[in-house]
Amino acid sequence: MKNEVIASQFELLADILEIQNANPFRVRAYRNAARTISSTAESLSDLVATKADLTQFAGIGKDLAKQIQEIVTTGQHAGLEDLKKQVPSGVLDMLRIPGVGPKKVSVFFNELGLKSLEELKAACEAGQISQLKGFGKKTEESILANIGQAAEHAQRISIADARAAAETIVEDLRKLPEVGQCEVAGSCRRRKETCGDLDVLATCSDPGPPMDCLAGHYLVEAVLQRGETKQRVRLKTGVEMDLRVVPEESFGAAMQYFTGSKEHNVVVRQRAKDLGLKVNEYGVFRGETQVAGRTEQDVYAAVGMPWIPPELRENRREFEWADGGAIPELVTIGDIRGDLHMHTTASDGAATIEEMALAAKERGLKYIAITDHSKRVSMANGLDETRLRKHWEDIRAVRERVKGIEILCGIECDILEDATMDLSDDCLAEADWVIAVLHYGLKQPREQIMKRLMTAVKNPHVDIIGHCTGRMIGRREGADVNFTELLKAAADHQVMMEINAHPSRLDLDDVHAAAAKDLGIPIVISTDSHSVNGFDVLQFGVDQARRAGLTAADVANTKSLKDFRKLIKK
Ligand code: DGT
Ligand code: CA
Ligand code: CA
Repeated sequence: MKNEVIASQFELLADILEIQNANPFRVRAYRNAARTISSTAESLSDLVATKADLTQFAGIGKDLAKQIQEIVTTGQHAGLEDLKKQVPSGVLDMLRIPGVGPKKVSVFFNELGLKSLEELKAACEAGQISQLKGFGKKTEESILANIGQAAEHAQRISIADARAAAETIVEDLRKLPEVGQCEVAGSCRRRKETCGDLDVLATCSDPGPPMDCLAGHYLVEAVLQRGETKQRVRLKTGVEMDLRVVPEESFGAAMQYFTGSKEHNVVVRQRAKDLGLKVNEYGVFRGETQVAGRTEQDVYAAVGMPWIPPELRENRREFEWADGGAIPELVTIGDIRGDLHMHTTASDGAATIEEMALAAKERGLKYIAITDHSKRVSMANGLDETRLRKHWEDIRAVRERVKGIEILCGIECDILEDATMDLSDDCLAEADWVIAVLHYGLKQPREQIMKRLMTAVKNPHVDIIGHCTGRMIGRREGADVNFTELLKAAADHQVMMEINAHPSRLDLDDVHAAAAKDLGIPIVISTDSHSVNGFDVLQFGVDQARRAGLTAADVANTKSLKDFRKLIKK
């Protein structure tokens, strides 16, 4: 069972309890536990299996440990199942409406008896919501504008699609003479793997021009809601975007607030409170006086913290790092000197060895490895030993011709379903660089998956495990990998781990890349390019590494080839 499954049960428990106006401490205990669990690299279900003490984790006491055990061993949480019977599922659907949380849902359900999205919609249309204490016309309008999204079960989009759309619109808004600053916020700025919706902030004394520009933008299909400072639109791709227009003196505070994550902001707000301050999207206030808000730096400084890179704002380790003056200097795309995973026309790539080498050189790379597929991937024209040896000869010939970039003779070798390698050891021994990967049989039971991965890790010629789980974000679950076992073995056997930069893979994910770093395993960020444009995805891999808190020193392909070679196992 994946940690996220356990975490989501606790989240749901917290939501239902909050809807029922339960003790806030109990609610918070479940939320804290959910957060701890989802940001833990070790598999809790493995820990339960080995009877490990779960109370070692922050926020997990004896009682929660027992509940985790119950979820892992029985597949469900009896208490949660009981609670679910007390709240109609239509009530829980309301939680998916942007801007609506358990507190509001509690009022809709307990005071108005609303049980579904349809009933809530009707109540809004009848003006019942704006008459509730603490609610206004604005909330009612916002619910009406956003309820459709909850009904459709909002589809998250990849970070690549999110950035492409958001950055295009931001660039166009910046061209308006009236607009001062304009930036992307939300999960897109945090570079999460996927985004639920897009959030853009602009400064302008009159919200009219930026809102009109957005309404007429060629990427926009419809305006869903337009208020005084906020506009919500649906793009033609289906994804929705919020534009908020704020004054210059609040821009930093709005960026801080709308970048999130919610969990990060909860801590920032609490710290402000402890200092007798109040933080909101308009600024940091002592009483009525604004003490910060123009820049994010000011906002963090006012609450006694250094600026925190957006990629780290998930309430994982960033506050501990901030307190210790030890926020890592995150790796940047400019640090990357080599790319060690790419394909050519020898298997399923679109460009020749020479074309790939020249394109890599043009992008400033100092070294590459050509790593075409092995024979098991027959769909991709994978290479057997004979063809591979000939291919390496071709690579050596290009190496002679093309100056200014070093080219390694590599291979992306499949780890077969029966836990043997697709190519002979003799052949692998001749390679400069061997990536071992799972492509087939991803649904095999965890035991067999681990047998396969351990075969690869223990193979003396394997240098790295590529796209470890084989997941395709939003399309295909990855293999059931026991990361505790795998990463320990990788550290012991001097095997590196890849962050595959392709936005549909991003595999390792942020949590496991952080765990690999903790074990001192060198991470390689690779593009897995299948054409000369394939190198474009490098940024997404770097972002994933940044979310994991990785510095240049943690990423092996920031090194010179000479130093990189020292990390390869003998
Ligand atoms: P997403 O859109 O699901 O990928 O994730 P985000 O993080 O972009 O979330 P979104 O779009 O709902 O809101 C953007 C940020 O605004 C969020 O990260 C934190 C802040 N925010 C939004 N709604 C609330 C709220 O109800 N409470 C607090 N504290 N912060 C909020
Ligand atoms: Ca968002
Ligand atoms: Ca939003």
